[in-house]
Amino acid sequence: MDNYDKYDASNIQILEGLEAVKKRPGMYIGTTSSRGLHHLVWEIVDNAVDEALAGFCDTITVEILPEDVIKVTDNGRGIPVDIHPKTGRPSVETVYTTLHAGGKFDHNSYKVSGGLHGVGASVVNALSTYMDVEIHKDGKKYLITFDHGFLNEELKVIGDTDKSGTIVSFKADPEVFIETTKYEFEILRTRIQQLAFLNKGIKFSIADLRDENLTIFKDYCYEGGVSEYVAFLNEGKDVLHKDVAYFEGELDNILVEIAMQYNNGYAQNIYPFTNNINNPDGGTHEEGFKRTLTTVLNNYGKSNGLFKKDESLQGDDTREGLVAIVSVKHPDPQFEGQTKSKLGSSDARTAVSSIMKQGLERFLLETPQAAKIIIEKSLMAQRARIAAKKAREATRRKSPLDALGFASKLADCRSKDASVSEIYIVEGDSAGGSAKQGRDSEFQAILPLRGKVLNVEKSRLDKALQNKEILSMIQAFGTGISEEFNIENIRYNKVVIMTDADVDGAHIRTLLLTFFFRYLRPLIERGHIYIAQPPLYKVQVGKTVKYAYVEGELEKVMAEFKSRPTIQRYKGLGEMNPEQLWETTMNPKNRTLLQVTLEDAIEADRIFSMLMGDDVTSRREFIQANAEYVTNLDV
Ligand code: 0RA
Repeated sequence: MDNYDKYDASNIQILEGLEAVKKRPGMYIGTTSSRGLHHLVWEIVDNAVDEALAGFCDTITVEILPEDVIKVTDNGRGIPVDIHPKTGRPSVETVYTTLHAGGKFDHNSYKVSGGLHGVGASVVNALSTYMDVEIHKDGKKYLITFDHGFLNEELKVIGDTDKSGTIVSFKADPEVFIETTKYEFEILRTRIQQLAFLNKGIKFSIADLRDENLTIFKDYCYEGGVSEYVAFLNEGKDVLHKDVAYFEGELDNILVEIAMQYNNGYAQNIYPFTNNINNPDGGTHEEGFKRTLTTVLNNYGKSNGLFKKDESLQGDDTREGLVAIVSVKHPDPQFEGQTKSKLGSSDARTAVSSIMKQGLERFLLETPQAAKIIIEKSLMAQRARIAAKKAREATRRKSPLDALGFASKLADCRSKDASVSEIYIVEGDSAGGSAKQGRDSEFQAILPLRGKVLNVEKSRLDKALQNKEILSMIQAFGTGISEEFNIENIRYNKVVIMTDADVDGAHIRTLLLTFFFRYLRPLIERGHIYIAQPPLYKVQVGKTVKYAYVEGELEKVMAEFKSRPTIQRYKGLGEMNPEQLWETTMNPKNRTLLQVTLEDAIEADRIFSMLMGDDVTSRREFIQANAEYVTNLDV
């Protein structure tokens, strides 16, 4: 029977919906790249999370089966199998074949699905070669199957059961996901762990069963929820008070959970979430949190005589070294901005403020030790802020010879068009010299670094700005820093880190990336930061020269010669003459630049802290456990 025969005139809508999704998948899932592929999993998982938030499910399992089939199992009530009054078909069939059909059945007000990205299970179905839905409910096992989004086998009873729940299996359609249909375990694992932090008490697990010789299984359940999340983010850091402050409550149907803890660092890391989705641009919940933090700390400081006369804290002062999660579950959140990454609902501000105020006041009263340390830390930050402001004013780019009385080593390019301009940050004077001679000075600027780049993980902005290398970079980039940061003023589209291919080079690269990550994060987020790849070997016979860029490539390159070539191993950039440096590493026609991307800034920050922070033990353990991942991160 043809797929279409199962649909009568009243259901023509369903067909149109499915066809629209297939025609423009990007409109529904954003992209058909790897990102969109993983998105399919979250659509299905979100439905199970909703069932858990409604209080009917406590276990959710995601399995990656051979051939990249995804299977999501929950122990909820099971999707309804009764006849849907509107369609005259089983409700489960309607849910999986109709766009945006989810909400109608659901009386749970904190729906995660259908939220920011939520497009519903029917979209996943339309973009899958097949989908099977098994439902355990009222003593019976049911099965319904689909083929490219169309009903394949009608809903039928396939056995008995004493359990309840839903099992959804699907295989992404390779004709839609042309780039790849291969799931990355790490992507799925980190998000599952995050969901476990954000939904306390729910048992999540993830298994990779694609390779029978190498099955991976992880499970996550956090009774402490976001407070365990904060502890996790602070792992390896020196915390200023041992207990994570945790406040939760509900106001006007908005559920609020806040966890916070200070460490002895200087970065502020506040992560706001709405219905389990991170809002990188913050919004009303974050505003409520920040504002109330400042107010409550000021009240506490004043009434306990901790301030000198007339002294009071500004917002920024209270957030140095702060790690916080602000999570709201909202029945009908409104978002702002093109990417909808900012929460706009003003009732979320009110709810967060109210719960934060009560909770934080109580925390300060009950743990006066912590309170004192937090106020002291904030006062120190305030002093540093005033000092930093003075230093920062000196970083504004005025002339090549700046107000601080040292000449920047920048060899600028002639072009003033940022979109074509590049700046190479080069380790060492001799390599800097070669780069200056070898470059195309029309669009390539060179900034040689002489001294050691400061480890900004261990220093505050005002101290960082005393470091000449850091100061020269900020001046050269033109963006300013901190409150003065403005991406519009960027002078180079590409910022290329060019260091030796050895341990020292890797170290300098990490220091630079840490600096960019902490203070110029938008440069990473917008893809402006690159890493140059100088060759490891020169392979030569007579006048013919070839290069090997990675360790395994040498033999292949050698084999390209008929006679025995001479091989030179480059120990540093300085060993290359200007022409060689240009040909191998800087000429846009030949070079490979690795773009630094931060898919998951939260995870990256953790890794940076562990690599750069004080805690040597956890750093060593981390490097041993993740040797491979760290090299990936560095690119
Ligand atoms: C609405 C009502 C009922 C269950 C569900 C939704 C439900 C949906 C999904 C999606 C994935 N897993 C799910 N589990 C449950 C219950 C209706 C009834 O009690 O018959």
